[in-house]
Amino acid sequence: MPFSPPIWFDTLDSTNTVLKEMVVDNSQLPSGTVLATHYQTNGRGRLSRQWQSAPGENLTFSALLRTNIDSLALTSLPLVIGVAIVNALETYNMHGQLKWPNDVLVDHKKIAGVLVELLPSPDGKLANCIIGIGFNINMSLDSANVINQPATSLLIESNQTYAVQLVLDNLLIHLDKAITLWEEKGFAAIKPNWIKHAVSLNTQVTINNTINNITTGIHRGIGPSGEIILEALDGTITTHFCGDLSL
Ligand code: BT5
Repeated sequence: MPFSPPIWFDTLDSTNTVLKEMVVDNSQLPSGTVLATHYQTNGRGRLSRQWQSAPGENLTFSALLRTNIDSLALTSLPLVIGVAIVNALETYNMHGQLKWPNDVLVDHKKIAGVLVELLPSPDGKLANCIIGIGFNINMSLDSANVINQPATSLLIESNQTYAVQLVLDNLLIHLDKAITLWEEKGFAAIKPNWIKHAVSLNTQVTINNTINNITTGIHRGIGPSGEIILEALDGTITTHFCGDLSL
């Protein structure tokens, strides 16, 4: 799934919001369109949480994917993106960890987050996925410390600054590879790599789903659509397709 050269903006509200508006205005907008900005005034996480990124420090971008993958299998897309980010981190000699469903950590601190949003498809055939990624590149320790969970950046981990635009070009290569493999062979071809980097496998976790149902159990695996599998103390197995995981 090749990406077009990124379109860069100085400031945008949220790259996900703007790309969504572009798709609504132009149903022919090509798959692979990439919007990036040096500063988001209203960067969003899941459930309307805020994505914090100071002007010029980090990578914040969105890409359009039109795919014929069926709607249940689309649940695995954030995990596929996570694997691509981990593969990109390896090129900077960093070991990424994956926290279900959409976080990438280094040394147990969040370095990247993924926000996949789906738009109804006008022809009912291809799903329109907006893939939003926030990736901390030159975030300072001061900026990281004001985030309400442990956060890090390439700079903090390596004591070195990076050209944000080059990091995006590199990441797009890894996204292209992972998404192409997923589209051709399915999530089964990506899952072993996700499991290899899973931060919580075989440890106790708590999942809070979006309607405040809380389940605690041992993280036993990932299902065929990217759902997490938990085993409760009494041996009951439950699967969860969405929610927040606490370690
Ligand atoms: C995410 O949500 O992790 C998805 C973040 C996606 C951001 C990108 S930026 C480009 C595109 N355009 C957008 O508007 N969004 C996407 P979630 O799992 O809900 O995590 C949000 C939580 O991460 C916040 O509540 C904070 O605790 C934490 N957080 C916020 N900013 C952070 C940062 N820069 N680094 C690490 N953690 C952060």
